[in-house]
Formats: sequence, C-alpha cells, structure tokens
Amino acid sequence: MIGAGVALAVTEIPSAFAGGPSLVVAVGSRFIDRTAGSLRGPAVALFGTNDKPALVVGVIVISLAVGAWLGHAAGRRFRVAVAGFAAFAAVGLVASAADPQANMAAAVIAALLGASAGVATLGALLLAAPSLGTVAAAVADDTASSVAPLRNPAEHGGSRRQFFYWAGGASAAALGTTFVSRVARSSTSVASAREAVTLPAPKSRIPIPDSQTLVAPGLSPYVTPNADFYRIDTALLVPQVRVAGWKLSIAGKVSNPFSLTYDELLAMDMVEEPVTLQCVSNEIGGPLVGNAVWQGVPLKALLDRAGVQAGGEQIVGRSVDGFTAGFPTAVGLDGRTALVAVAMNGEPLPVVHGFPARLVVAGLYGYVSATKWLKSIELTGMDFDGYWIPRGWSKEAPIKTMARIDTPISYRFVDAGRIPIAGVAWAPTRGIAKVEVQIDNGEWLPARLGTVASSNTWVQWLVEWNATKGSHTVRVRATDGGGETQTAETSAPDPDGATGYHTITVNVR
Ligand SMILES: Nc1nc2c(c(=O)[nH]1)N[C@H]1C(S)=C(S)[C@@H](COP(=O)(O)O)O[C@H]1N2
Ligand SMILES: [Mo]
Repeated sequence: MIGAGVALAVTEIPSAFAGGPSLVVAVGSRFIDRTAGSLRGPAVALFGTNDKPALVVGVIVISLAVGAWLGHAAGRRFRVAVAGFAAFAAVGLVASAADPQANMAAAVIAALLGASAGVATLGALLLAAPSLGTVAAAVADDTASSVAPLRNPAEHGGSRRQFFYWAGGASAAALGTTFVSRVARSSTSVASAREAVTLPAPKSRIPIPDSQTLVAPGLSPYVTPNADFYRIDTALLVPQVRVAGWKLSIAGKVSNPFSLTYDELLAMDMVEEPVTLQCVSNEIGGPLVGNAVWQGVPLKALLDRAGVQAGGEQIVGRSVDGFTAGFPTAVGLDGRTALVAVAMNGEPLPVVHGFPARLVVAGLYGYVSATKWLKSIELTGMDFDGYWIPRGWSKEAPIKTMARIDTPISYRFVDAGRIPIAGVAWAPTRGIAKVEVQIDNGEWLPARLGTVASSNTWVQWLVEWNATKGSHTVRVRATDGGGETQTAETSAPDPDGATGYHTITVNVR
C-alpha cells in the first residue's frame, strides 16, 4: 500500500507543473465518460460537485488496495510487483492519451517516475520486513540488477524497527510529494489571471429590476449571485484556461472560418442580458437552476462573419476538455438571446462557470447549449451528437415551464397565521404569464408576480396565506407567455426534463 501511495504521489508532480490532469484524474475522467450514460439521478446523471472528490478517493483507494495485494504477491515473486506497477502506469497513460487536457510529455514522465518509485519503495520495504525470510531472497533474485540500492538480503535480515523506519520514511515522502504537487498546481491556476481582466462596457444592456419587488424570507433573489449559482459538468479537474494561449475558433460548415483571441473577442460589440439557465437533471423543486446577467458577443455576429453554409444545421460548442453540446442553427439564430458569454453578473466568468468564454442560449437546457471553457464553435449537420446524446438524453431540449416553491420548506413547522408562500417560475424565451397556488385541493389562487427584465428569466411569485393548524398540501403551477399551463403529469428528468407540479407538505402549529 505504501509503495502504491508513493507511486501515486510521484505521478501527481509532472502534471502539477505542466497543468492538465494527473494520471489519477485522467483515469477518473475516463470513468466519468464511460459510466455517465448509465448513472441516473440528479447530480449523478450529469455529475455535480459532491461526487467528484468521491470518485478521486475511489481511484486512490482501489489503487492502494491493488498495491496491498501486489505487496503480498511480490513477497513470493518480485516480478509480479514490477509487472503490477508497469500495468498501473500503462492504465494511467492510456487514460491520459484519451484526455484532451492531458500533457502527454508530463504523463509519460509521471508514469515512468511513478512506477519506478513504487517498485523501489516496495522492494525496500520487503527487504526491511521482519519475518519474511523468503521475501528478501525473492527480491534479490528478481531485481539483483535493477534495484541497485537494495542491500544484500543476507546481511540485511530485516527487523521490525527497520521496517517501520522505511515504512514511515516512505509515507512521509509520499505526503511531502503530495504537498509539493498541491503547491505547484495552485501556481497553474488561472484565478489571478481572471482577476486581472478588465471588461469593456457592453454596447447595450437590458435593465435589471434592482429592487426585490416581492419580499419573503427564503425566496430566491431575482439574480442568483455567482457563488450560489449551481454548477454541473463532467470536469473532474476544472479546466484552467490561460487566455494568453487561448483562441476561439468558428469552424465547420462555414465559408469563412476564423478564430479570435480573448482580446479580439472582448473588442467586439457586446450585449448584457439576463438568462435563466437550468440543468435537465433538475428534479421538480430542485436547485439546478439560476438566473444570471450574462455579457457577451451575440452568436449571430460571429456566425454572420463566418457565413453558415448549406448543411450547417447544427451549432456545436466544443470545450477544451472535450465536452460537446449542439442545438439547431435555426434555434440559435431565431432572435433569442444566444451569446458567447465572457462575464456573469458583472464579473469575468468564474472559472467553474467556464472562464474565459462559454455559450449561453436562452430556452435550452444546459447540456445541449451552454458549453463552458469554450474552444470552438463548429457548424455541423444534425447527424453530429453532443456529449449527452449517445448517453440517452434527448437531442432537442427546450426548457419546460416550471414553478418552484422556495418558502415554506416542505415538512418544516410554521406558526399559524398569515405567511407568504413564495418561489420562482420560469419558461425562458416564452416568459411566465401566470402562477397559481393550490392548498389542499382547493381552488387555484393567482400569485402576485415580481418584475422581470425579460421573458428569458424566471419570475418571483408570492401568495399570502392564512395558515391554519394542521398538515396542508401546497402545490404550484405556472402558465407560460403563450398561455400554456405546465403539465400536471409527473415524469423524471430523464430523457428531456422533469414535469409535474412542485408539491410540498406544510405543518402548521
Ligand atoms: N465544458 C462543459 N460545459 C458544460 C457542461 C460540461 O459538462 N462541460 N455541462 C453542461 C450542463 S449539463 C449544464 S446544466 C450547464 C451548467 O452550467 P453551470 O455549471 O455554469 O451552471 O453547463 C453545461 N456546459
Ligand atoms: Mo445539465
């Protein structure tokens, strides 16, 4: 186990300096790509944030377990250990080769150093191990020439103290190495480069209602602060894109392909508009939705310049990490807000939300439209499938009309008397015309609606309720700007977004 730990720690070093995923992260990323289609449930289906550390820990635990087994087997035949560590290195290399963010030179160095360090550590520990008389012989036998620093087992014998000396030293070395790689990794972060960006003012902006027209404790603010905005992506390692070397290319079925540096992109005419973004895997009443003000270059300006050719039926965003998302060109150019966004709520895009640039398209779920860490926009036929399509999610994915109750919270006790029932409702591009609340199967009561900046955003809604003692069922439904009321029929997020009325139980005392 210690040998495997040392090997893993050593493999972290080269990528920490070069940037890009380590071997462990590359293996974890391949695991995500392979299993993403079969896992179900919110935040698991589309990988939220909590399951990622768990995945990395899983890879490490499995590696250590295999290492323990290798140590056992190597006691009899040391060759097994050499083969085992070589196999580990090979798995890491193959995973890295499939990773668009990997630096292959760093991966090769990591594999060689890691395997060597693992073999050497295991050899040294076996030699030092007490009561393993045959072990020393096996090590000497198999590695006489390859592991020169190991002393002659005959004069070595091995003692408990010696073993713990080596084991402690190796563990400390592994921890120290991990610490060094952590520090090195933080120096490749783009956080400070992002903070240094000065954003030009947008040419036009949609005014945002600055006051919260509706007040209720627990009600979502009209604009979601960046720090509270949900995050969903498949990225195990948040891509650190250095703007100096970054370019956005517009390619595929266009007459005039071109690319732009970050400065060239910022120099174009930009607009600032609010758009409510939702993840398709959001459950009814779930948190995977937010409203932000996005500043960016209209997609139309870029596509006009490129000249979409016949057959360029789909706009595909490709990320530096290999993720892709596509939607019909006709949708992207129908006049809705569709931006290459560089800023979110007045700040350069936060790194987790796609710095330096991402797509934002009003009215489409994120998995078909909102490519973060954008590298290229490619015009293709409809035959091209983005990341989630072969994994079972719908090809066309307009956001469904939805309402959510923010307050009161289901099953929490409230005191009898006048209380607000409040929340948000959204149907981006169509807007919300009406929100109604029903208590205990009574009549549908119209809610008061807050002020909105545009039909691309959610709306806050509120109903005053004279709560009486007992347990009550409260449900909400919204009607979009086209007069269509959301369906009462409940369905799961998979494959094209959840439906049904958000329903809660309120206990009044
Ligand atoms: N590069 C990349 N972009 C991506 C994704 C991803 O996995 N990788 N996930 C998409 C999905 S499923 C959603 S819902 C939105 C979420 O954007 P947010 O994390 O900024 O809220 O990003 C989209 N863009
Ligand atoms: Mo999503």
